[in-house]
Amino acid sequence: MITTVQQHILQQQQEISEASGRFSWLLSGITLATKMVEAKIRTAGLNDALGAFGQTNVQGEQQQKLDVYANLALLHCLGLRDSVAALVSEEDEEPVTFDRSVETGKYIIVFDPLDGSSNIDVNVNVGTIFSVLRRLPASEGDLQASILQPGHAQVAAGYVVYGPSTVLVYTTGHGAHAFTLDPTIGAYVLTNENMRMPEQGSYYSVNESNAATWPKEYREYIDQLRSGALGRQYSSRYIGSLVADFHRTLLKGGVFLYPPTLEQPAGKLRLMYEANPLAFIAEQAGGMASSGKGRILDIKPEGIHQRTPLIVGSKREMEALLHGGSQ
Ligand code: AHM
Ligand code: MG
Repeated sequence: MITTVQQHILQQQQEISEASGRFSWLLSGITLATKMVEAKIRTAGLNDALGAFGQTNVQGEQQQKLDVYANLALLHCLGLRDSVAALVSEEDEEPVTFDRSVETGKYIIVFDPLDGSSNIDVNVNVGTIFSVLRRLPASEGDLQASILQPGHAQVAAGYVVYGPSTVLVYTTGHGAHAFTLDPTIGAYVLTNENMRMPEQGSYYSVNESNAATWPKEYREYIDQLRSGALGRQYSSRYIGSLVADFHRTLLKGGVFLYPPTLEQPAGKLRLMYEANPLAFIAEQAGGMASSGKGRILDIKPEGIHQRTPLIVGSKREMEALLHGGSQ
């Protein structure tokens, strides 16, 4: 018989002693919103959902209509869950907060509603990324302190990739599990439990047009991969949607990089709703994630939209980058 994501979360919940059922109710808000987004994307060319919305977001980027729709879907579906204390979105400058007590509003959800915006209009994979944090006890400060927790404090994280099929991957710290949306029953069905990232892959994934302005160790690293120094002939794959590039790296192994550039010296990708959730999943699957200076999950955020360089992938490729050498 099938196992839906809801059943899976309930089973996991017993293991993580979140016995109230609140946590699975909370995650059902995410799955519902992603099904709304999925439905919109499937018919995007037919329902006037493509193109620019006409405003820029907090990152100074042009918002697409689908960015706005996905953000509203998540805000709506999650805002109704009484266990939510705050929602932090890539599309909103400030967190959306709810006046709920510490006992009731126990969770903070941080998300990128529609990742890979540049691919929306060309029918290429996009995604949704989310991270769940537990609100700190009242004695430990205000809501802001609860939001700015390092990635190792995440209680759950996941993403949905809207590709030829719609796949959801999540972790609560007990392995990473994948579910495929079965459109005939409208449910995410377990298709890959306890995923393991191969110890070594044969793809590297990076926007090479920036190579001239990367710190030189990244150029040397890519040369190393190309030259066969790691015992394999690498090939390159770059979609330009983080979720899709990460999903391939999770399944096939290899490495994804977004190093610092001249234009983005602190990196382009966002720590709290892009790097942290994917780093959590990568580690759960036996991979590694680094900013180039240390473990992604150990970075203490100073702002909700903070950026970071991100290098994530299989153990072999990550060790070659971090410890140098090709042995
Ligand atoms: P977005 O969240 O606004 O879509 O931006 C993030 C995207 C990532 O999905 C992707 O990895 C990266 O930006 C691609 O950037 P570039 O076009 O510079 O290669
Ligand atoms: Mg994004």
